[in-house]
Amino acid sequence: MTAKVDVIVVGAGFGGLYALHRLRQDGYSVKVLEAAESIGGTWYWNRYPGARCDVESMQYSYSFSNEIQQEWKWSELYAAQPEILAYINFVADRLDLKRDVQLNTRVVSARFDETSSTWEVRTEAGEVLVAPYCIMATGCLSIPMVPDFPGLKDFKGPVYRTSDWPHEGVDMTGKRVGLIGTGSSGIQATPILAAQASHLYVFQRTPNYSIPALNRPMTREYERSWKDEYPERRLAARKTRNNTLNMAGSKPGRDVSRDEREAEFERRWTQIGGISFMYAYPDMTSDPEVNAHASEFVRRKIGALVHDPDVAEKLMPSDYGIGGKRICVDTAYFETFNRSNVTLVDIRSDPIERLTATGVKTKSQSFELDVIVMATGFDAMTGALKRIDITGRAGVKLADRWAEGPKTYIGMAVAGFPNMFLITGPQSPSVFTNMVTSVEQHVDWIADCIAHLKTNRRKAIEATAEAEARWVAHSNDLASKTMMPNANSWYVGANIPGKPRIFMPYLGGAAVYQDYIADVARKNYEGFSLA
Ligand code: NA7
Repeated sequence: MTAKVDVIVVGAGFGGLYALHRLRQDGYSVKVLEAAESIGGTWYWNRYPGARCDVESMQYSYSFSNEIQQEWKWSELYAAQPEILAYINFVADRLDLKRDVQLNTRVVSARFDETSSTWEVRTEAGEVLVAPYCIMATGCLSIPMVPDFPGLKDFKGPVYRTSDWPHEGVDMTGKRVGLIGTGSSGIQATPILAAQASHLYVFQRTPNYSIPALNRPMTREYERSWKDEYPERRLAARKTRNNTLNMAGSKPGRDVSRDEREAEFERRWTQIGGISFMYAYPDMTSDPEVNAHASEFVRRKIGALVHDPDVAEKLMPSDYGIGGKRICVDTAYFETFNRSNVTLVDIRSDPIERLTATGVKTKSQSFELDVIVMATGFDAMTGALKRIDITGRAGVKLADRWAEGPKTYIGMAVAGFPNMFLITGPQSPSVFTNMVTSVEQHVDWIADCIAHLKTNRRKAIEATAEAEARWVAHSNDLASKTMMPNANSWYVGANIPGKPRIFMPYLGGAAVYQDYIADVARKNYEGFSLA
């Protein structure tokens, strides 16, 4: 059976749900297809112990409805996963969104029909949906990456992924646990696992820079200060580089003395906490001296927090500067290595050779384990899109167009794929920003675009190849002026063997980007052809 709607949305996370709401408000019929058994996207899947957002709750939430932002009460400065998921469900119920979300529905293909100018979307169960517009709200970090360790299947105990944690939870009490991966997920899970396990072995390939969150319960005063000024603060946040009020310093770090910088880093580390550390100076990731100073500052902090100098040394990143890989935010991560039941295993110098029936064998040691936890990351930014068989005009496949790396126009459109929109796609600021605000901006832009097409009796909009090439070159150019492409991060796809190395997020800043895309719309969708 073929169902017809105005807009098909793939994914029911923050992006897909707001797309449903906004487009429904605009009078369209919308169907959201979601692979999971419930809504929430990233926050549905990533329910590992310690999972928490590292953007403040008062900001990491929808801004489109003042009523909703006034109603919801956050319990902590940084919300944990269950609270964020509860919030998403609250919003969905409040706006009656769930009736247009089809759960347990994995999209396997999407094909553009040039004659009817419609997208035909197929699900794993063989259902077909047709709509003039297709919005891919598939998430930037939604396809887990589990390395193909030799012997992976031999291990007799359970192997859990942080990105797909059992919903009933896992009791690690008395267990010997091996945690592989020390990115944001591994760093958040470590202290909680250590408190439960009889012994925790943390297998680290690359040490990370991590800043204390200084998380605390939400105070009435703090909440009030936000709620009293929500509209103004949200507006101010949208004028920043990352759609977040982070107390960003405006004076370049290279223009101040080393002592002054040191004091500012110290203030951010001990009094503010979290990602704000990266916003001490606008040139934190572009000026080598400022970057080196900040990196060394964090290394010194690690040295002071970790009692065993050898362990401390191993936890200190040394071959890339701070910000090169996504900054991590933690609660007592480094201190956890002072516990007698925690061992850091440096798999850079002693690589994992294989998993065995009873644990992990590195080149020179064997570890007996009851449980293995994979916190090994994601096929970021492009993974979810490339797993759907997407065919545009003239039978061109997205996977082929992107064989050398993703190419988009303003992060939302791909030449050759008319009427398909990406939410927080590659070459948009996405993961460098408050994602909730960024998805709102994308959805609003897309909804306005669809309204424009309707008003002007156009059936199709497509990015031109020239505009796309210009945008990709511009995005690459911005990245090349920073030190960020140098590190082997998921920003450049370095964590996926064989993935083309291209710096995927747009680094021009959220405010500049927002002005740019508004201008594109104002100029009658410059860079697009309308048919
Ligand atoms: P990340 O940040 O990609 O971290 C994955 C971790 O897994 C990282 O420490 C990797 O080491 C490690 N890893 C990956 N493959 C291997 C292999 N083959 N062997 C050993 N170790 C490996 O994912 P997260 O889930 O922690 O965080 C993702 C984002 O979510 C985060 O940036 C925030 O935006 C929220 P590596 O560094 O590659 O040497």
